[in-house]
Amino acid sequence: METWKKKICLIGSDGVGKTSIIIRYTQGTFSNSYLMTLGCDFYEVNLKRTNKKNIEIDLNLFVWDIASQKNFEKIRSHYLQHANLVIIVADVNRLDPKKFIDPWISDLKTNSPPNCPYIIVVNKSDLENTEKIKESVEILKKKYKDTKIFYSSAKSGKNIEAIFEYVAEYLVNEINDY
Ligand SMILES: Nc1nc2c(ncn2[C@@H]2O[C@H](COP(=O)(O)OP(=O)(O)OP(=O)(O)O)[C@@H](O)[C@H]2O)c(=O)[nH]1
Ligand SMILES: [Mg+2]
Repeated sequence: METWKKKICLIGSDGVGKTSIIIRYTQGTFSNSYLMTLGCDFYEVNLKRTNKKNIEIDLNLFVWDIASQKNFEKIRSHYLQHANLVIIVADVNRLDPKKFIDPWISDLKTNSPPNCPYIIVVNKSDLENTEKIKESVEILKKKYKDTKIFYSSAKSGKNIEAIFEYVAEYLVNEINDY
C-alpha cells in the first residue's frame, strides 16, 4: 500500500456551485442558501484505489475551494501552485465560454504547473431541461474536444460521485510528477 497525496482545485465564476459540489460529495447534503467563499477553503478526502499497475494506493485528496472574486486575484495565483488537477466549474445558465470558461483556463495556464490537467463541470443541470442541456453539451464538446466535461447538479447529486471517481482514477493512473 502506497500513500499518495494529491491536490485538486475547484475554480470558476461566483456562485456556480463550487462549494456546493464539494459539500454534496463530502457530506451528502445541499443548501439553497448562498454563502460566498472568502479566500479559500480546504477539504480532505481519503480514497483507496488500485491502479492499472496493480499498486494499492491510499489516495489523500486535498480539495481546495478557491474564491472567485476579483479581490482575491493575487492570492489565487498562489493557491493554484502544485495543483495535480483543476476542476473548472460553470453554471448551466451562464455558459458563454468566453466569459465563464476561457478566463479560467487562462488563469490555470498562468498559475498552475505546466500541463496541469483540467476538466470542466457544468453544474446546476437540474435547472435546465434535457434538450437544452444536450444542445449545450454538443457546443462545449466541439469547442473543448480534448477536455472531459461533466454535467452535474449539487442539488440532485447528479454526477457528483462520477466527477470525483474520474479524478481519482485519473490521478492514480496518469501520473505526471512535475
Ligand atoms: N439549483 C441548483 N442550485 C445550486 C446548485 N449548486 C449550487 N447551487 C446554488 O447556487 C448558489 C451558489 O452556490 P455555491 O456553492 O456557494 O457557489 P460557489 O461557486 O462556491 O460561489 P463562490 O464561493 O462565491 O465562488 C447557492 O445558492 C447554491 O444553493 C445546483 O446544482 N443546482
Ligand atoms: Mg464557494
